Amino acid sequence: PQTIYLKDYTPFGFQVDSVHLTFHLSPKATRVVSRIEFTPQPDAKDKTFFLHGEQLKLIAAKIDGQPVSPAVTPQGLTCDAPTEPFVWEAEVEINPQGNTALEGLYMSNGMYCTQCEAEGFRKITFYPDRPDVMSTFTVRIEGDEKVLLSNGNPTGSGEGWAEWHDPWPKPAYLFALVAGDLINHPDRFTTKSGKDVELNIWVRPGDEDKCAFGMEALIKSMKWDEDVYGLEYDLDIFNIVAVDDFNMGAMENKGLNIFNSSCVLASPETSTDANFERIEAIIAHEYFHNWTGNRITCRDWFQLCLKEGLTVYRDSQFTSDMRSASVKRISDVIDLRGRQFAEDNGPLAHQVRPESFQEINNFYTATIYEKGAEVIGMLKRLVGDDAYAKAVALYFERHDGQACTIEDWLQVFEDSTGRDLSQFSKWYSQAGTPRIKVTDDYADGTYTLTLEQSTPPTPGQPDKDPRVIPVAVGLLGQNGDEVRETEVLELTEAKQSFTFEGLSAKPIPSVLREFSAPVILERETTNAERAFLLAHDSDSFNRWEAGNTLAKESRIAMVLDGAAPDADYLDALIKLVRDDSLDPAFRSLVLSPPSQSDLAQTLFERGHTPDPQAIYDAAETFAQTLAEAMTDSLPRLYADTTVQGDYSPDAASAGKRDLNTRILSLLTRLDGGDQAARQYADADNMTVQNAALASLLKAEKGAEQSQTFFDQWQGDRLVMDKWFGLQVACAAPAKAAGLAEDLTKHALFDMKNPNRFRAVMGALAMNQAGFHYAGGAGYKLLTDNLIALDALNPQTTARMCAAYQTWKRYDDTRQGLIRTQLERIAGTENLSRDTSEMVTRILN
Ligand code: DPP
Ligand code: ZN
Repeated sequence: PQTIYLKDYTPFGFQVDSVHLTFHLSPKATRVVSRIEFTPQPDAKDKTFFLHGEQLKLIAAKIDGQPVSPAVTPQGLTCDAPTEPFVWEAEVEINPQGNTALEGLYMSNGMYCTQCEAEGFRKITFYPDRPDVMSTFTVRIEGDEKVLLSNGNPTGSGEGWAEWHDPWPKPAYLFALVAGDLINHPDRFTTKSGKDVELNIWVRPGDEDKCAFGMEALIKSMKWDEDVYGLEYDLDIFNIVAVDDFNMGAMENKGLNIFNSSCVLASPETSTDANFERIEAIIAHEYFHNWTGNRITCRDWFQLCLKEGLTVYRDSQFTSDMRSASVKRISDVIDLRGRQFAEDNGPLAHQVRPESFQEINNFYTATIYEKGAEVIGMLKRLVGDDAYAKAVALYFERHDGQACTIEDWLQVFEDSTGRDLSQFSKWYSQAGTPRIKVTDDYADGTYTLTLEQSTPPTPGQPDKDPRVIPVAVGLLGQNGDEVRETEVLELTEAKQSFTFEGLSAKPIPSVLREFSAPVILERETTNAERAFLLAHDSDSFNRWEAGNTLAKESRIAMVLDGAAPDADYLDALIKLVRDDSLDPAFRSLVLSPPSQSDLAQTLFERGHTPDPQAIYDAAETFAQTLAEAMTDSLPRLYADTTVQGDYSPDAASAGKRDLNTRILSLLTRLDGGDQAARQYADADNMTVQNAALASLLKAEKGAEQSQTFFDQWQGDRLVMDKWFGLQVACAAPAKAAGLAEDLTKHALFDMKNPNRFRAVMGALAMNQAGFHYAGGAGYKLLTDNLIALDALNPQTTARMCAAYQTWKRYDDTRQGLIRTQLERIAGTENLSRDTSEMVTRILN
């Protein structure tokens, strides 16, 4: 496969003045007629008239009304073009029914839908399918379906046809079309300047009672973007469509967002608290793209983080405002460490702005999205809130309607603050997670904190320069009072010291408050000091972090030395969990164990070979010891945290239920599942039903409930995904692979549905001890399924290959077993470009 480089960027030699498309829909033979006005650019370096096009049957092509015969390859066509403005017309035939890759125009449960980001539009018609080519689109759809939708505003419709016009120039990746027998959940929104906007969530009949929450989230998002960023919606209508078969979470197509149904449909009976929160965040994310992504888009796909990092940052601000900022921050860091740190410290490590790729679909990663958002957060911390607001306002003023780069983004900050951001820009160009070694010293009233930064090598980048790192620090006195409020230290050198004067005694530092930078702190400290911070730190992130570190160290000692669970930590933990004055969501987070993958990575970095079974056993022993130590208080805690009354997905209730779920899982270790069985029987919402079933399955007591769950929900695809996933997630290590294999043979397992595939295979990969269980049955099963899926859906296959990205952590036997599987994938005939790139990178 060919590698594409950022340095080779060349603008397209033609401007597109307008696009007219007509679709004659038919499942196996849809005709797409295009009429596109081009103006040659006289100064263009490359004057070749090349249009992308893949898997298209060209019926006819004309330039200025005269038939032409372009040279067609599997990638597209070239044709002699006039030097004056001209009209290109083409008719092509495509097969939506046969499109299992779910890129371009495809069918899902009888409805037509599209996914064009990143390069799907070239599977719809011949076009310069690159984000820097922007144009207005007019679309006519002809078909028998009741609902025919495209981007922009509706301009006319009748029996069997509809027309749409999008006045905002956009790249082809934001094109969308939907046709189906759909039902809408309508509402309206009046923008701050008084524009009345029609809102709809379109779903398949039967799902109309699952739209209200998504609609509320949309309205909240529209209002929030006006209030916080001053950004207003810009069309007469905003449509969201729920689709069952979708490779990603959702897509921000202009005026016509298309959502994986799992990311929009919500009801108390079928969705958990976590689903509700995620749906609210994704609706906001896609809506916010209307400005950060659509009005200002990316010049090329190397700049993907320009829209994604910023939009993730914006949606996290939104969630913080709607819910609890400190809970959101802690959850985001757990997620960052779980997914992004694993990526950044393994063979798939890449820059926030990559400089080369083979398949762009492989770069919709935690690094581009989540680390990209962290970079924005650091920038805001460095320049301050007011300067951030000013710079962002300048960004919209200067670049509205353009396709931009990271340089454009940084320039508005340089121009509005006068700051030199050249060193900061290394966050975009250097991969890898920086380590900061912290040492301190106290003498004569002066406290000195010394920070030393370094970043390990990553593929293609052996040496790294020091970056600018904002390190938020506060100091506590021996009695637990704060003696210095949070201050942001700017670490710019490889090694740098910061002093605090006028202190009467040696303080206890609270370093990297709010997780002010995506780095790994290395600091030799005592458990006593961690326990002190857990009890006293005024920064809730660092308070949680102190507990998290204690939890990790205790488990590591159990794994390495066969130690018993740390008694002091257990005491501190129990005190905290019982402390009713603390937010239940926070108590739940403190109680949540460090992930087994995180422990494996930490052990690996300290020079040990992690044994997934030993890590699992330590987690079990720890939980059992904790449950036994809390024998007397668990029933009371369970009762106190049980939420009474009608279900509401609000943050306070959800936090309480989350704590209740953790208490239940401890209780189940003592009562053999009695309470969980009662909770299951009484459940009137999915959060508590799911939690009870999980506890029972974990205790190997849930066979009966699993069957009733199936009987109750077999008609609901999204709940069935939970049923498939939960069984594998809760399976004991020795049984996980076998169970997953049985489930792939279940009548309702459908490899072509990405949600279902991920429910089973994703859960297996996440069940660390099960996936890595001795013998390698998990590896073989995953690989068999990846190879089978690649022929149907390369994008989802390639993404799931990341399950192997941590393979170098493990012992020779496991590495050998995994290598065999990776080589088996690599050796598959007609392997997709997506999967081939991933496997090659993981193997190297
Ligand atoms: N651009 C989409 C999103 O991140 C992914 N295709 O929302
Ligand atoms: Zn996005």
